Amino acid sequence: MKPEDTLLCCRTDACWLAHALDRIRDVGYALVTGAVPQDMLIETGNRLRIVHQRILADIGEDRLSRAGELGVLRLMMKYDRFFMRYLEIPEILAVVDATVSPTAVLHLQNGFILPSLPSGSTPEVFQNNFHMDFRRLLNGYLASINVFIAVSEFTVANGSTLVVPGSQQKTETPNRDYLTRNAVPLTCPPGTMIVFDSTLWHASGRNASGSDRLAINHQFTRSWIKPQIDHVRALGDGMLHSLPERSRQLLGWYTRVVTSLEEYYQPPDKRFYRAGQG
Ligand SMILES: O=C(O)CCC(=O)C(=O)O
Repeated sequence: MKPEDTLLCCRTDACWLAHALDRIRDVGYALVTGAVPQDMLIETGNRLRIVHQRILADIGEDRLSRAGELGVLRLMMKYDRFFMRYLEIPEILAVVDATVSPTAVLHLQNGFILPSLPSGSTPEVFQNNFHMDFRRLLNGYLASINVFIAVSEFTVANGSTLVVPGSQQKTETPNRDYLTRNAVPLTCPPGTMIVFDSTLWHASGRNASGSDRLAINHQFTRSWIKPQIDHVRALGDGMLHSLPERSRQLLGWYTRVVTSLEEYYQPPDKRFYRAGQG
């Protein structure tokens, strides 16, 4: 398959969502161009770099490099509430509603400043080894979906994400040779939303372009699955109360686990774990 065959359609097409859902079912992923407006992309690029500095100051170079990651920025919303805005993008919400349901929660939001390194010198890390982001296979039941935003243009030279079409929901682990031979680079313009079934085998490409490659990955799951980070505790009640209702729900406000009978015996509208969360 040629990389351009992977381009799906623009979000201004009336049937972008239906097409995306077909592609996700058939090959595991879909690309939707124009999902994030240009001004938001520019601001995202600037803020990714500021957040990077804040995380470095907070956690330290040492601990970050020991984690064996390349330019991964976790829990960005704590360092800059601008990143909450991604939880209000209608196209992202439409994908979540149509796949993991309107009661789904955010599992993670990771920024990427994938550095450019001389060819052959990129270390082997988790990101650039083929993997699934959700490793439980539940008889075809879609439990987790990724919405990956290309903030930079994605090119082969700057390490566009590699995916293996049709490798989603497979109970047997494909061998490394198969994955390497069948992977396609997802080249696309900035602002494209790459949506994929989280059981799809994928990896980051290698960046030797001379410039950083910027992106943001979101993973949303059914609400009964534990998120990678407990966003409610990490961000605090005050922050959550200041957000729109839907963002609060996506961050796990209605699926909090109680810690006392006081919290347990609350009227239905005040319950920590509300009824009907899927
Ligand atoms: O950066 C990329 O292109 C992919 C990253 C990735 O696979 C991951 O973080 O799980």
